[in-house]
Amino acid sequence: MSNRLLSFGLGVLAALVGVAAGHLAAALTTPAASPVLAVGSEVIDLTPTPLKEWAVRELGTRDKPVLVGSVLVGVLVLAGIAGLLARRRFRYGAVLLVALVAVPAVLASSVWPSVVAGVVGVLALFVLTRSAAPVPAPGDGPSRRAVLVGVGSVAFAGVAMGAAGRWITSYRTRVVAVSLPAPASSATDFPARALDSRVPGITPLRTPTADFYRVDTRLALPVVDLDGWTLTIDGDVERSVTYSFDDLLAMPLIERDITLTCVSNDVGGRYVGGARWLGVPLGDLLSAAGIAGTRADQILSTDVDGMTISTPLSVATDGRDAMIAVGMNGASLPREHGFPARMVVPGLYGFVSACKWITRMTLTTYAEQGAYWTQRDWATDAPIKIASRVDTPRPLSTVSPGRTVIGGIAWAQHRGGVTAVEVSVDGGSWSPARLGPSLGEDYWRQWYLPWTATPGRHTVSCRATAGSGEVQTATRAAPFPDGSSGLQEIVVLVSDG
Ligand SMILES: Nc1nc2c(c(=O)[nH]1)N[C@H]1C(S)=C(S)[C@@H](COP(=O)(O)O)O[C@H]1N2
Ligand SMILES: [Mo]
Repeated sequence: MSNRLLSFGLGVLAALVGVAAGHLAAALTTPAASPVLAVGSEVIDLTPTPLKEWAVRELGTRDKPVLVGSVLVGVLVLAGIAGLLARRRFRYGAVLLVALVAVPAVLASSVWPSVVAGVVGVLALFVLTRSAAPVPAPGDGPSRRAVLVGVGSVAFAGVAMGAAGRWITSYRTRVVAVSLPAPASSATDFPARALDSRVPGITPLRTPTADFYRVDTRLALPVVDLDGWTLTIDGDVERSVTYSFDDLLAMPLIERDITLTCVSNDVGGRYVGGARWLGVPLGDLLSAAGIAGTRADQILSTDVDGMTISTPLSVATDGRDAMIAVGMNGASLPREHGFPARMVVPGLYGFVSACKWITRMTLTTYAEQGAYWTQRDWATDAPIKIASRVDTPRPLSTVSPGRTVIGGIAWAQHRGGVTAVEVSVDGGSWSPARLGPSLGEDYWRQWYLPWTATPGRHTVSCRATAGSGEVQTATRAAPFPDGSSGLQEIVVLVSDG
């Protein structure tokens, strides 16, 4: 190995050890303050909307690992350069390493993990550079043994710290079982016979919690201590009120089946899910604070890390089942979906309603205060558009000729729900599909249509009609700024036999 390459490698190793130490320090204090995550989160916040949309679309849930990976690669290349510098003059390399961790130190909510990363990184670089320094006596090059011992012990320390950090984080973020009271107002009975059992490949009527889509700007999930958590309502209200988790559970709870949808969902996309939510009606909380004379036109929700989501006040108080949810599908909220509490508003895309890890609702005006996405030019009022999706057959799949079934899901939350779905094969006339059970206007509906498939290539599309009378539009729109529209058209290949 050339000396240059060796020095580069030593710089990379020193940085990795520093990052591991920072991760461990963060695990013990604030997990989200881990240096790499802090830089990654800032990149997410600074990423222009079109690029972010592209990442969500093309990378899906892999967008986060890809981002963290890129940040890490960038840091390691610079660290390698620090290693090269340190070979000439240790000071220069050390300064570059410190500059590298100064960035997350400024960005993270807590500087300590970055300070630890910097100190340990420079220390490791020192030990490694020393071990690789030429020995005066026998030859010119570094002693092989010294390098091996140096690299080995530093790498071991790094792995140990990284593993400890991981273990501590997963221990601190383990699921806590919270028992929830029964609702004062129950959801309608869940049908025993949904279409799930009869139409293979169709979306289940209720999304299992583990399969529920997740969209947020977080790289590390917040660790919320239930005893310390509160929900405050303030701003332009008669009196500020603060609730503990137990306070919320002591209030009359409602249980509702509501379909959540992300504004970033493309036509035919998967950022939509149906679940049974348990929570306190938003109206009860707002009237406890007193909003009769308020000038506010928005609820500005803030999560435990200061991320904000705005919701039109008029929509939240028009009688729909808007709530601060504490339960999902019969259990407390999982951390991914907002533990201990989140907002759920039927009929609004998640980015203007579904604040997870909520801790504050401030009554204010759009003129006075902007929220995370509205500051990035997304719409302020964004009702979910009517949509339908083909689940089976899968796009571009090959099916056998003869009797088969086209099936899928459709939603028209707070527009009267789905009252009809029609299917068109090869651009022909629209045939009405059969609908699965209705669970209310805020919930999606399964549908299917028997189809006799003939050999060759076919296109299949679907469209939904809402109880309000509106028909899903064929006009195409991209997700930005207020949700995608258009009809999905899939291609199916039918074999010769
Ligand atoms: N605190 C917080 N809440 C958030 C978000 C977020 O980034 N941070 N994302 C919102 C968006 S865009 C959507 S679509 C929903 C998704 O909720 P889910 O991840 O539980 O499906 O959460 C909303 N609530
Ligand atoms: Mo979203």
